Amino acid sequence: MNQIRTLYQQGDTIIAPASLVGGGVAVIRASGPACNAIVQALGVNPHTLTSRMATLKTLRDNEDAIDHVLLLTFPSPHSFTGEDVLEIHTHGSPAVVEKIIDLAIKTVPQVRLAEAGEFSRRAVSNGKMDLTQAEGLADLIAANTEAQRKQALTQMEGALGERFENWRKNLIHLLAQVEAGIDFPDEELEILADPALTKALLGLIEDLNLALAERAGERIRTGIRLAIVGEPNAGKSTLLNALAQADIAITSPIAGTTRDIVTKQLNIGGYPVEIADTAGLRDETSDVIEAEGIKRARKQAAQADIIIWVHPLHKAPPRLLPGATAKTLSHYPWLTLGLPASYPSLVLLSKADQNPTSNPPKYIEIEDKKVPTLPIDLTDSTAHPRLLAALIPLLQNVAENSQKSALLTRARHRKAVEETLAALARAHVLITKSQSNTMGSMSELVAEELRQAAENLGQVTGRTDTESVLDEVFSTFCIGK
Ligand SMILES: Nc1nc2c(ncn2[C@@H]2O[C@H](COP(=O)(O)OP(=O)(O)OP(=O)(O)O)[C@@H](O)[C@H]2O)c(=O)[nH]1
Ligand SMILES: [Mg+2]
Repeated sequence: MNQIRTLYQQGDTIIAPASLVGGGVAVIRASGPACNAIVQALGVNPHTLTSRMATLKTLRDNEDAIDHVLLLTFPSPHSFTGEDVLEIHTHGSPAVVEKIIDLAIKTVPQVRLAEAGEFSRRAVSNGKMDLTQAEGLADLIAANTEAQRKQALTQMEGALGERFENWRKNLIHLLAQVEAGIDFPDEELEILADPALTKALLGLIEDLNLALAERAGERIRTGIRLAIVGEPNAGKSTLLNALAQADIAITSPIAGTTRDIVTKQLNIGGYPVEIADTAGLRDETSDVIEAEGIKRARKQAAQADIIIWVHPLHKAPPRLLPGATAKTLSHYPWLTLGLPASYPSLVLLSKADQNPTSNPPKYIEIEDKKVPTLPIDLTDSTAHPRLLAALIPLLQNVAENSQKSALLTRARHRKAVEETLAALARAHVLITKSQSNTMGSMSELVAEELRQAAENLGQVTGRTDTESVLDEVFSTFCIGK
């Protein structure tokens, strides 16, 4: 708290609109030592306010009334930033907001306009939240869908930070053991040879690898990538338009209509989805632009979380219809599309209206995978709800663990885990070498790698105080007894 006081004494006071222009009410927020001075400058005696209670006041520029507002004060350290915070709830007019902010800056020394993210930055500096929580807050403010809101809230509440902090504590525990070997050279080899040490190290490596394998967190944050692929003229762009319920992509009976990737962000059942309509896939084209489109389509499919394959029902080989065996089904022309490493999650059998008598297969077997089908007339108004019903389980599948655990949500988190894993792998090699006892003392080198790993993890939350954690660990540690 003393530390917060010191910071608070020294800093500038920042002020900025906290709400977007255009609502009935606008909120201005200030943070720093001059909050009371701002209240005074606006013609109100700060002593007439009660902390954390809204008080109705008339703000004035000398004798001129500016607006009737609610004033709220949050004295340090019990505020969002840890500093004194002032909130002014005005009527939502840009003129009022501008007037108040101008007057505060003009009248009170050391008051200035806040920079982007500066309130959250101060909250992190003053230990009110860690970096992952600040990111969670930013994501919550930007959340467009229910899945994004839930994930951001979990992160803002500290679940991801806690996950990183646990990994870091485990790591520092290992570091403490290895450092003990440096302090007690007689026992060094014994310590490094302890199977419990290697087991703990490998356990941590496994945990981190599992976390890297979960892609749902980043997908929920930025959008699940869904690619629509198929032969030319299959109905891909019609599908995009049906999903978006808008005329986004050009459709025509001419094969090869779409060349560029056409994308659209949609909220489907609470999940953020980036849908990409692509050029029809065929090998024989002399058109260089179409060929480039096909190349891009294949790349898009390779990066997608979900692939929807659109194939006209009437183009299904007759032997696929009733009585088809798994063997004949496996020859369905997916394999001719040139997407060797990708599989569709759903086959939309389009133009079902043009083949009303057929009895389409429930699934199509591609190599050893059974892919469900949906026969559909994409031009019919009932297509939209049927498409949503088919897509939502696929999205749920991608987002599966996002509600269960605190997932990595940004490339920054992923990079830190990758770098941690690299350092841990080096530490493991060193430990193994020391066990064969050919190189003499290894503890210093192992300790250095573990320290590096702990630092990488600490950067994610902003906590890199290895020494204080080591002190804590050593205080309960018995070595050399
Ligand atoms: N009757 C019927 N017509 C459809 C259906 N789906 C698409 N069409 C028509 O088929 C034609 C081709 O549709 P598009 O959506 O342009 O096909 P595409 O797969 O995007 O074609 P390319 O961009 O050339 O690869 C258009 O005239 C659509 O109106 C459907 O389910 N039923
Ligand atoms: Mg198209």
